[in-house]
Amino acid sequence: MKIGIICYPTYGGSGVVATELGLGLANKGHEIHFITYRRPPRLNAFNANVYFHEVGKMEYPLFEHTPYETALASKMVDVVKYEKLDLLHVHYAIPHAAVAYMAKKILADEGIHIPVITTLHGTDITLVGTDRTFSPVVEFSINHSDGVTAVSKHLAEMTYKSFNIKNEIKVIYNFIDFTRFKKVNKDHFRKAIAPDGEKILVHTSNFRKVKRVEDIVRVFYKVTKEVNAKLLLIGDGPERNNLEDLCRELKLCDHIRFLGKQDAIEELLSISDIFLLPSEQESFGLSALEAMACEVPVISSNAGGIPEVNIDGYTGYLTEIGDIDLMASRIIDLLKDEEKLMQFRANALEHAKTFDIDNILPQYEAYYQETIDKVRKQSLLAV
Ligand code: GMT
Repeated sequence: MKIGIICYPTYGGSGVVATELGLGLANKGHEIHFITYRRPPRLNAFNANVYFHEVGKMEYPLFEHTPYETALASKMVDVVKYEKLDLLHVHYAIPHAAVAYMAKKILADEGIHIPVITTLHGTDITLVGTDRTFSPVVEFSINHSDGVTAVSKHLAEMTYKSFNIKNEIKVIYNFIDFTRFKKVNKDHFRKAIAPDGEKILVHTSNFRKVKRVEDIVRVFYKVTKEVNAKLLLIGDGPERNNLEDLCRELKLCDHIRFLGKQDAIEELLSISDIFLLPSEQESFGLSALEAMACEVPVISSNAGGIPEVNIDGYTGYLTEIGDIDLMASRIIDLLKDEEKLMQFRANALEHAKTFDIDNILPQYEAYYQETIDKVRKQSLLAV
């Protein structure tokens, strides 16, 4: 198949999933065309089946910024027409689903009936999408997509609850590529970070408020009262300055490393003992899955779709959002019980295997084919 993938090229989960999906499909022989305003970070090596179409900018005195939606729709039309795409798959509803609707209508005028699938990722529904700034457009564009998927059962339920949805939403879980995400021997990293055999706690995110990274620092403060430990904070974002202030206030600077954005996350996960994810909202928690694939148990909140990924008392522990005391005591218990920690590590890996890319990609391929067939039938009936 020839598939157009539209996503954000930023360090968000939706862009990561879209890129990994495209690369996975390209490795299976599909022709993949990424359409976005910058090369996505994980699209960093040559692949004969992968194409990248940058959405152009145009300076004009009347514009403060190029109207992105118009430029993106025009690029979609161009790529569908000239690359003869079979399907457009847009990731994150805002604004991609609405823009795809526009491109679809323009193409229909020329007799080209391009199927559009929208994948909902999380905050496009839960945080941003339900705001009245966007909600009528989000609802309309979900209802007018030819196919809609959500990355967890919880997100599908939330979408039905929050909007008047007439379309069926198919749950296709996020996935993990075990050829990349697996525990590797990086003992020299461990020695550099924890020279006295300290336990290593880790978190990765884009440090937005919704991630509650401050809870992690407060949990870590309590943990260090009982266990020698270090904390790695990977990523960057709007909360970084507040977090640094908190570390200084709690006199934890010697024990916490802010590592910024990192590419080889699997190497850092490989030396870690516990992954923390105390989010306020999380449709799935791809970062937790990446940790589990590297045999790291997860201590998380029970927000959103996290319980579909992290199984309480098996792959880690779940607590109510903001329950810092319980998170800290769960971590302390686990770090003091080596046998249990080893068992949880094994369980984390075993459960992560449910989300193996090899199981999930065929679900997307089947859904693509089903949607292409449906649109073809509809356009024949309309003639
Ligand atoms: O929250 C982020 O880190 C980015 C955000 C996005 O949509 O780009 O992530 C969402 O999509 C990821 C991939 O499907 C999910 O794993 C995250 O749970 C989800 N984030 C939230 O729901 C807050």
